[in-house]
Amino acid sequence: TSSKPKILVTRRLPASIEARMATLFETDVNEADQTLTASDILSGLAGKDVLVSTITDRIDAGLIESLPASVRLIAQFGNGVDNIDLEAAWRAGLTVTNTPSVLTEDTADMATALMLALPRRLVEGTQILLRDRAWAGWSPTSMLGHRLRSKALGIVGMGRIGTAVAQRARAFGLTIHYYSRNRRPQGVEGPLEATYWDDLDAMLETVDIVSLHTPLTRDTSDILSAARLARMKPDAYLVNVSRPELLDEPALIAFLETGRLAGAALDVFDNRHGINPRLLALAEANRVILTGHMASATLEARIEMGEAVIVNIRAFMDGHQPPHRLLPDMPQPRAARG
Ligand code: 8YV
Repeated sequence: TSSKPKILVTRRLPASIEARMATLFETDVNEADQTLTASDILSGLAGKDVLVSTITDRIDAGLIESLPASVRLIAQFGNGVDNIDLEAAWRAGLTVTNTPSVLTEDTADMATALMLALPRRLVEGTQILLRDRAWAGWSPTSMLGHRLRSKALGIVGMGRIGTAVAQRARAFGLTIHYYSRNRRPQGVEGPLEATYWDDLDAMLETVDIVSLHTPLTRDTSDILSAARLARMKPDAYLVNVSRPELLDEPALIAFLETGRLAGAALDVFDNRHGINPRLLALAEANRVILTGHMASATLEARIEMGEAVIVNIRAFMDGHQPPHRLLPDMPQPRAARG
């Protein structure tokens, strides 16, 4: 029997990370790489010290209360922790860590790419050529999109990722508006020339592009409700690389279908019963760009996320404060997503 920490990893991770984990820990990886059921997680955790979880693991109060006593740490591979019932974790005396910062820039890049792709009809431009297997040739009026420069961007949630998006957007000549729990200090707002709104409804009425960068918590769940979406300008675009539950997806679909919104780019969407066929139809009609939770999907980010998980586990097992320990005073995630 080794004294190495015993860990269960619920999904496959980059090979270099799995290899490093295997040298440092007694590592049990879910080779099948399919989302484990609660009972699979529980049986896999027998005799383990650490659960390495991802966003696809639903770690609700029931699971937490049934954990073997040996499990003291949940080390999330990822930034958002809305799959974990943190209150139940605190009650059970567990430590929970995540991997912030390392995916900030890549996620902001993807949001910005989508922001450009929507008004400039980037995806449509390729699709037309593939469909026709030919190009009708250039004309002064073909494939006209809309200019990004001078438009107003409204960022919902000005944390690390929102700020990184604002920095990029400045370079494209967008004016920056943001709604956040707290106003950012002048040092952040100043260089970005960002305008703070304490009234989200009012900001939504003003901006041309809305981009969501808030964690999913009890307060932000459905933050873009049908009533809020209705306040957006009819020629406005929406970008969501955060979480599907932040918005009323059926309402968004209806607004796009009836021309009450210009378009949307969704890296996250309700997939509980598959992708909504009406959303797919909108994507086919090039009113919507759909990507499958790719915003942080770079090899570099995944490796750095894995390294952060390793650092958190080692610190914890050595009796130190893990660098990315979550604290009970953070906003409660909207736990136990279904
Ligand atoms: C990750 C994410 O792919 O970190 C997050 O919050 O949404 C994604 O970028 C996922 O969390 C991995 O668990």
